[in-house]
This record gives sequence, structure tokens and C-alpha cells, in this order.
Amino acid sequence: MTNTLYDALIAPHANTADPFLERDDGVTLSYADFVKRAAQIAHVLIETGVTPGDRIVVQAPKLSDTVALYAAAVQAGAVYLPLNTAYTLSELHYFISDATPALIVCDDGDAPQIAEIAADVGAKVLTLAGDAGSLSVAANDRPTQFETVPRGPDDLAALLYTSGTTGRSKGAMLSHKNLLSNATVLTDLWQITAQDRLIHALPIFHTHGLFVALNTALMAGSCVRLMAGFDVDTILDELPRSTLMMGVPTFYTRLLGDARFADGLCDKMRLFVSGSAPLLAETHKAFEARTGHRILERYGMTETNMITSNPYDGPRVAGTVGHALPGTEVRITNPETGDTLPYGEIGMIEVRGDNVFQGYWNMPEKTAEELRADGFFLTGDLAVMEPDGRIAIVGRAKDLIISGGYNIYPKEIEDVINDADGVTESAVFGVPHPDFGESVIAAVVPAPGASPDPDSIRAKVEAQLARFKHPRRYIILDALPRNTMGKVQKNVLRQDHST
Ligand code: MCA
Ligand code: AMP
Repeated sequence: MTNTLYDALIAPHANTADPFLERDDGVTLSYADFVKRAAQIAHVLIETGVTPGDRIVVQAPKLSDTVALYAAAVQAGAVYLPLNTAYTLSELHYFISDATPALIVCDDGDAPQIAEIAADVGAKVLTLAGDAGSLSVAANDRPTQFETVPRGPDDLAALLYTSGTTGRSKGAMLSHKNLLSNATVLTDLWQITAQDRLIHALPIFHTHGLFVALNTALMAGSCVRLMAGFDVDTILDELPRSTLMMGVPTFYTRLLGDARFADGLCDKMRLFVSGSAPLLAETHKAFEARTGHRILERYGMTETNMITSNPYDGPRVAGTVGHALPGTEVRITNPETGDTLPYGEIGMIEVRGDNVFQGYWNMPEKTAEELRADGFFLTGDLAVMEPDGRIAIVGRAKDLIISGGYNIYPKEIEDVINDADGVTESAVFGVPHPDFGESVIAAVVPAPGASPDPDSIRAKVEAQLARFKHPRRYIILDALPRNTMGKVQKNVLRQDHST
């Protein structure tokens, strides 16, 4: 009996004493220990009532047991559904009622409120908190062997929610094949091996930190320095002992902003990878000037995993995201007609391959809108392709803000603001930000005769939405700028309010 992802990423390490997870507390978990821990957790999952195909919602701290829970979910044939730890209860409510999980794993402190939401869908609740969470404690005396549940390439391994331009998040269904194909290609392309030590400072609830970083490390048998989050001091300490780092552009600008970040620290480093948001050409150049390393920029999406990458051996060109990955087809099309455009013309990136998801959970119409019958997925990103296949992203056809690598869909915030007393309408837009790349601003139009209080609007937004989505500024306007078709001109708002 086979389990596509487990057999490729986890089972081969059952007898390997090499280090896998080096934690902040100095404890190192070997690969063999990790495989055993995943088995123990898989036992708890099954005993809790998780059956193959069930969703497991995970909103938990970044612990070695959280990584083991991911492996355990795969081994038990379940569908792993990680959520940003910043999400509010109101956001959580939506995800849980949409995904109807069998089990929710959360931080200890959140468990009482989450239990109330869980009750609505009949889900059980377990916790992860240091070594003391109920899941970890229950796993401690379980057997270290678990009979792997068979799963094929087309079975779902994960469900990752990604916000939408309509304001409702959509669950991207990712199969074992989707994840394995991307891990195989990236491990090979970036020449990741068991000799690598990866600086892992990304969150593990998104594609970048979970699949790009962890699946490639598992595939290659690399050592992972698992950090709770991004902290410049810790990174500076770990660089001399490491070979590989993956990060969002904010990681690189923050490192460059620290005078202690100097060339000698990176002697052992082999590769710095950036993605999730555009890396400014000036950051790329400043990084090379400081360290001698050319950051390798790649591009992807939750629905597609990674799509393109700059080459490992060839030229890494600043301001471009490189070429389509092996086995992945990319075409640039006219967004209106869908026709493929000649080289050099700006159009929409479309992608097809084993990396492309299975559709949106419970949303067949949305799936049909974004996934063409011939298998190409419409990314909503605008780009040009050179005759050698190199791609440069030049903009977005979708109304999206990317702040510090987190995607923020204005519509979701506008819906909350528009619902506030004394508001006729609003427009949420992004302006350049030196640390996060973009930051969020809200323009609010009062109802006739009303003078809405920005503080009460802010309080309403803060009660419902995660901190990273909160507008950093509210502007009251008599009217929103519109074009002749009546469409709000966010580019005009951006120009007028960028400083
Ligand atoms: C934290 N805050 C943020 C962000 N992060 N606000 C806006 N944007 C953010 N990204 C809030 C905090 O709650 C805090 O609020 C204040 O801003 C400053 O926090 P700070 O301590 O500076 O933040 P941090 O904890 O250092 O986090 C910044 C970070 C983090 C390290 C850049 O956001 C991060 O790890 N980002 C990576 C996201 C990621 O993995 N994206 C991949 C998605 P207060 O004002 O209350 O103090 S996957 C994807 O996009 C595709 C598939 C792909 O291609 O990879
Ligand atoms: P997500 O919806 O979280 O999966 O984010 C995917 C989006 O992030 C893409 O559609 C792009 O807009 C953006 N993105 C990811 N990598 C890059 C990159 N290297 N350069 C520019 N944008 C990127």
C-alpha cells in the first residue's frame, strides 16, 4: 500500500540519525525521531476520530510538534489545513464552517473560544503549546510505529485558504501529486542536499514556509534551523553555520538595514531564495554588494505552488522571476480574449502542470472561472516573457496588496468598513512601504450629513480582521475618484496618498 507524499518525503528517513529540526530551545530532533513522533501523533489523530479525507484545521504556534502534525496528517490520510495565527475568531468561524474539519488544533489560550465554534460543526479540539498542549501530551505514550494510510497522487493532502477579490476566502485543494511534483523539481533545481542547513524563519501556515521550505528539506534530508519567527539577531547568529535561507523581501531589507550584516557571516551560505512578493532590483543589488550573493527570486501562488524560478547556475536577473519550472507550462495571454501574446507584450500569466491545484473547496463556479478547461490556471498576475522564456512580473490584474509577504484583499476590508455607521463607501489600497513593501490605507466616504468616527471604524475592523490587514491610515474623502466607467481609480488614490 502506498501513500504518495509520505513514501517520498517521510518514510525514507525512518532510520536516519541525521539532524532534522534544530529548535530555538537548543533541542535537535533527528530524522528518525521525527518519523517516530509523527507516528505517535498519527495515533492520536485516529483515536480522535479523524478518518481519511477529513480536514484537520491547525492554528498553532511554530513548534517541532506542529511540523510533526503535518507529517502525521499525511500519514493518516487526512487533509492538512493550516491557518495564520493572526486570524481573529470571526475569520476562524468562516474557515471552520466552510471546511467542516473533524479536528481543530490550536494554541492553549484560544481553545475555549475555538471549542464553541468547533461544536457547530462537530469537530474535536486539541492543543499545541510548548510541550504541554493536549495533543503533545496525548502523543507521548503512543506507539512510535503507525500503519500508513494509503493515499494516491490525486488524493488531497492539504487545503490552503487564499483570499479572493470577492472578499470570501477560497480553499485551494492541493493533492499529493501537486505537492510532491513541486518539491521534487525545486530540490533538484536549487541543488538542495542532506549537507544543507536551512534557516527557517517563515511561518509554517503558508505555502512558502510549509511546502517550499519544509518539503524540499524533507525530500533532500537537510537540517532545518526552525525559528519561531523572523528575528535579525537570531539570523545573524545562525548564518555562519548555515547554507540556505528562504524568505520574503522584508527579510532581506531588514538584514540590509542592520550594520552587523556583513560579508564574513555568509561564507558558508550557498543560496538565498526570495519570493511571495516582488523583490526590488535595488534590494537585489544592495544584497550582492554587501555579501557577494545574488538572491535567487522565484514566483508562485497558493493554488499552483511554485511556477517560475531564476536559475541556480545561470544569470539571476534582478526584477525578473526567471523561467517556468521544469514540467510547468507558462503562457502570457490577453486578459480579455485569452489569446497567447507575442514575446515582450504585457499579459496575464497562465500556468499548467502537476503543480496546479485541484480547484476550490465547495466552489465549482470559482474553479471554473479561474481554471480553464485545458488545465491552465489564471494567476491574475501581469507579466512579460522574453524570447528565452524569462518572465518579469509588471503588475496585477487582481486587486491585491502584499504586505511583508502576506496577501491582503481590499474587498474584505472594504466590506467591513462599508458596514460601519455613517459610511457610504470605501476604497482600500496599498502604498509603498520601506519595510513591508506595501502598507494598507483606507479612504472612507461618509454618508450624506454624517461624520463617521475613524476610531469606531478602526475598532470595528480590528474586532473582525487579523492585525496585518488593518489599515495603517484612514482618510475621509467627499467622493472616490472614478473613471468614465464608474470604476474606482485606486491608482489615483495611490498617487495622491503615497506619502
Ligand atoms: C506583522 N505585522 C504585519 C505583518 N507582519 N503587518 C503588515 N504586514 C505584515 N506582513 C504586524 C504585527 O502584528 C505588528 O503589529 C506590526 O505589524 C509590526 O510587527 P513586526 O514585529 O515588525 O512584524 P514581524 O513579527 O517581524 O513580522 C514581519 C514578517 C512577517 C517577518 C515580515 O510578516 C512574515 O513572516 N511574513 C512572511 C509571510 C509569508 O510567509 N508569506 C508567504 C505566503 P503591531 O503594530 O500591533 O505591533 S505564501 C505566498 O505568498 C506564495 C505562495 C509564495 O509565492 O510564496
Ligand atoms: P498567495 O495568494 O498568497 O498564494 O500569493 C500569490 C501571489 O503573490 C502571486 O499571485 C503574486 O502576485 C505574488 N508573488 C509571489 N511571488 C512573487 C514574486 N517573486 N514577485 C512578485 N509577486 C509575487
